[in-house]
Amino acid sequence: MVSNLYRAANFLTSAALYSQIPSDTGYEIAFVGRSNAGKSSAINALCGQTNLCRTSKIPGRTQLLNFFQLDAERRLVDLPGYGYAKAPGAEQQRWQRSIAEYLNQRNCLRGLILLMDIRTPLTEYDWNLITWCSERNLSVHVLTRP
Ligand SMILES: Nc1nc2c(ncn2[C@@H]2O[C@H](COP(=O)(O)OP(=O)(O)OP(=O)(O)O)[C@@H](O)[C@H]2O)c(=O)[nH]1
Ligand SMILES: [Mg+2]
Repeated sequence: MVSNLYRAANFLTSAALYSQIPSDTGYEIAFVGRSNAGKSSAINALCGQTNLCRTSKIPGRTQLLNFFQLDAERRLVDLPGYGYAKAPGAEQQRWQRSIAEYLNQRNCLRGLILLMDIRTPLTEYDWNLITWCSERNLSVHVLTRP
């Protein structure tokens, strides 16, 4: 059962660079994980919508920081993945830099949903994120896809 809050989620904006993202107010939860782990699909499922986030079977689909508004204060953020992606190296470096800046600087970030495929163990990068969350007192929820 999808609550009305999530059903009403709508696209706010996308940003290639950290400097382009919306103002740092309210509350955000960001979806993180390896490329192709199912981050964008999880937001769609959570919101009971099929085309809110763009998904693909090719790793590296999400290349921007995508913001979705739940209400005036609360947002979900679909981030690009890490690890193998079918995209040029320079592009991947650009989005990895944007993710790092987002995670390190975003005051309104309240927690992470970390996506993983049940067949692939958590990587070193995943564990680093979990440790990073605990050091900052941020909630992290690991979501596995079947
Ligand atoms: N079997 C299965 N497939 C899933 C599930 N969630 C997503 N997928 C598939 O996995 C592929 C990747 O899904 P995305 O949601 O685009 O993954 P992502 O983590 O956003 O990927 P990037 O944006 O490339 O980092 C798509 O083909 C989805 O249909 C799931 O729960 N089960
Ligand atoms: Mg995606």
